[in-house]
Amino acid sequence: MPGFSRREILLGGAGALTAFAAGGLGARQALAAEHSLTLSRLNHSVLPETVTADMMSFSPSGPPPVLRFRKGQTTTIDVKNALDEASVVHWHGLRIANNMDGVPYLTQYPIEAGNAFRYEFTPPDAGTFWYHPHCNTLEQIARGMTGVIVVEDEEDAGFDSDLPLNIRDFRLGGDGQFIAFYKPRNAARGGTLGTVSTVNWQPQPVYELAAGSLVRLRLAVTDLTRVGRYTVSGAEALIIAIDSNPLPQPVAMDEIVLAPGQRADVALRVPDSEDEVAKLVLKKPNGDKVLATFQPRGASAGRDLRELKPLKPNPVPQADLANAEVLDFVFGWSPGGDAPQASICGSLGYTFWSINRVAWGGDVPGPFDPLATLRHGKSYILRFRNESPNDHPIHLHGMSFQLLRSNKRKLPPLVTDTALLLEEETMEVALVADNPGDWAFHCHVIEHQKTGLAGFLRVEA
Ligand SMILES: [Cu+2]
Repeated sequence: MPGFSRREILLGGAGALTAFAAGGLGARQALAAEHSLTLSRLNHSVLPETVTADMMSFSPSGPPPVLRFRKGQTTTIDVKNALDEASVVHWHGLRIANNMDGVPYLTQYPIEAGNAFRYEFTPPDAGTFWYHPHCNTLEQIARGMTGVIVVEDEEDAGFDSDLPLNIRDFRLGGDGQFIAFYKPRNAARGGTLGTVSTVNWQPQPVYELAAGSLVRLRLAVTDLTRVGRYTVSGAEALIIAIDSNPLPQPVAMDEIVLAPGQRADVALRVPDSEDEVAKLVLKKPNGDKVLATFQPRGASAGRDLRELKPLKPNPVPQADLANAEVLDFVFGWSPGGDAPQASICGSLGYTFWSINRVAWGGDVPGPFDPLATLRHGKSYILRFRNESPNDHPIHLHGMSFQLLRSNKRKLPPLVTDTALLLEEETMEVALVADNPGDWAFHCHVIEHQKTGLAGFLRVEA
C-alpha cells in the first residue's frame, strides 16, 4: 500500500493541485479532519463460511462507516485513496458547494491511487443521505463502496435510537466470489440485478432493539440497479421522510417503492414482547424476501408513535411556478454507437442511452456542453420524458426539486434529489437554480449512467 506524505494531501477546491500548505498551523492540526476515509480493497465475509475477495470499502477493515454530520455545521473529511486505481467521492443528496461534489473533471480531478483529498462542506439539510464513488462507478460500487450519511437536526424528534440500513445486492456466485458485475444486454434494458441481498453488508441481519421503543430506521437503497418494493411487517411503522425530506404527514409503512439512490426514514415502534419480531421485507413477484429482522429485547419501554415530534422541513427554496421557465429532457436510446471515451474512471465500452439525444462522452476532461444553462436564482420546471420501456431513477446533484405532475399517476408533493421516472412516463418537477456550478444529472441505474444516460446542468454564478 502506498503511504501518504503531507505533500500528497491535496487541498479541496475545483482542480486544486496545490500541495497541502500548513500555513500557520502545526502539521498535526492541519492534518486532523473530523472524518477520515481510506478507500481500500479488502477480503470480507458476506456469505457465511466464505470470504469474498477483492471487495472495496471506505475502510480497510470492514463495511463503509456511517458518517454523521450536523445540519449547518461545517465538516471536513480526509479521503485517502489506498486503492490501486483512481476514485472520487460524491455525497448523494447534500446541497453543498460545487467544488466538493466529487464528480471527476466536472468538479475536481480524480484522486489518483496513493493520493488524498480533503472535502469540506456544510450540509444545509438534515436527513438520511449516502456516499459513493463517481469514478469507475460501476465496479467500485459493485465491490462495496456505498455508505450511509446521517445529518442530524438541532432538534431531536424523540426517538430512542436510530438504525441506518444500507440496502443493496452483491453479484456473488455460490462460492461467495464476485461474478461479472453486469451483462451488456441488460445494460441496454432494465439493468443487471445482484444475486445476494444484504443490509449493512450482511444477508438477513438480526438487530436487537429495546422492546416497546421508537427507532428511526434509515433505509438507504444504494444498489446499482434494483427498483424494489419494501415493507415493514410485524410492527407499527410510519414513513416520516423520503429522500431526506420530511413528509407533510407521516404515512403508514404499507409499502414503498425505492429506486437506486433513494432513501426512506421509517419510525418503527418495536413490539412489546421478545416473541414478536418485526421484519424489513422486499416484496418480489416470486415471494417476499426478509432483508432484516428486528428482535425486541427487555421489558417494554411502552413508547407510542404519537409521542414523536414532527421533523422540521429542510430549507429548500420553493420554485416560483408562475414565472418558471420550462426545460425539456428526453431520456432514451442513443442515436449513435460511439462508445464513451476511455478514462482512468472507467468506461464499459458501450453506448446505449442518451439525454436529449446526446450520450455522455465518458468521465474525461472534456470539455462537454451542459444539457442546459440555468440562471442563478431563477425558477425552472424540468420536464422529464422517458422514451424507453425501462424505469430510470433520475438524480440531480447540488439541488433538490419538487415533484409536480406526471402523465401516468398522481405524484405526492415530495422534495427530492432522485425521482423514479417510470417507463414511458412524462414528469414535471420544479426547482430554484440556487447553487452555482456544473451539476451532474444522470440515471442512478449505474449501467445506464455508464452507457450514456448522464450529463450536467450548468447554473451560472
Ligand atoms: Cu436508467
